[in-house]
Amino acid sequence: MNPWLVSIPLAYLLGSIPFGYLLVRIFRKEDIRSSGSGNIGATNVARSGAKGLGIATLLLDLGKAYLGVWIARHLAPADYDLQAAAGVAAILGHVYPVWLKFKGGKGVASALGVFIALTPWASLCVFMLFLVIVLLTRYVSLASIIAAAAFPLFGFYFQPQRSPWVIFGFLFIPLLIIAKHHQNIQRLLKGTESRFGSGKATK
Ligand code: NKO
Repeated sequence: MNPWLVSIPLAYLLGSIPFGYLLVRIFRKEDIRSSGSGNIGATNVARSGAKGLGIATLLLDLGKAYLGVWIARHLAPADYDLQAAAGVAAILGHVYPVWLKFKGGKGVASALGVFIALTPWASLCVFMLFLVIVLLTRYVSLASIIAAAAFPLFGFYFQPQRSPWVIFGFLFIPLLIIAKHHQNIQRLLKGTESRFGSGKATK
C-alpha cells in the first residue's frame, strides 16, 4: 500500500481530535466554544479556569500532530516530503475538524508538534521566541503570531531540503495560523485583547 494513502488521512484524523473541546466537555460538562475567545485551544481552556486541562490540551494537541508526522516517518523513512505533507494534513485536521463542522482551533500547539517532528532546532528557536514574547507582553496570541511569522526563517535555515512539499508546509502552516488569529489581531490593534492571567476574555 502506498504510504501516502495511509499517512495523510491518518494525520488528518489524528489532527482532528479536538482535545480542548473534549476535555472541557468531559471534565467540566461545558462547551469551551461558548467561553472566553470561543477557541478550543490550550489558552482558552486555561482561561476558562481549568489550568490543568489547559496544559493537558497543549500536550495532547502537540502530541497528536507529532504522532501524525511520526507515523509517516515510520511508514516511509526516506520520504521527508511525506512527513511535511502529513504535517500539513494534521494541521488541517486540527483547524478544520470534520467532527466540529470544520470549526477547529488556531493550530499553534499542533504546529509546534509538527515542527518538532520535522525540524527540532527550528522549533526550539520559535518556542523560545514565543516564551520571550509571552513573558514580555502576556499576549499569547501575539506570541503565536510572531512565532509563526518567524518560523520560516528558522525552518529554512535548519532544514536543508527545499522540495515543493517542504516549502509549502513551512509557509502554509504559519500563514494559516496567522489567518486564524484575525480576530485576535483586531483586538490587539484596538487594545482589547485579553492578557494571559488577567482573567478577562472577550469573544
Ligand atoms: O483563545 O484566541 P485565544 O486567545 O491556544 O488563543 C490564542 C492562541 C491560540 O493558541 C493556543 C495554543 C497555545 C499553545 C501555547 C504554547 C505553545 C508554544 C508554541 C510556540 C511556538 C509556536 C510556533 C508556531 C509555529 C509555526 O494563540
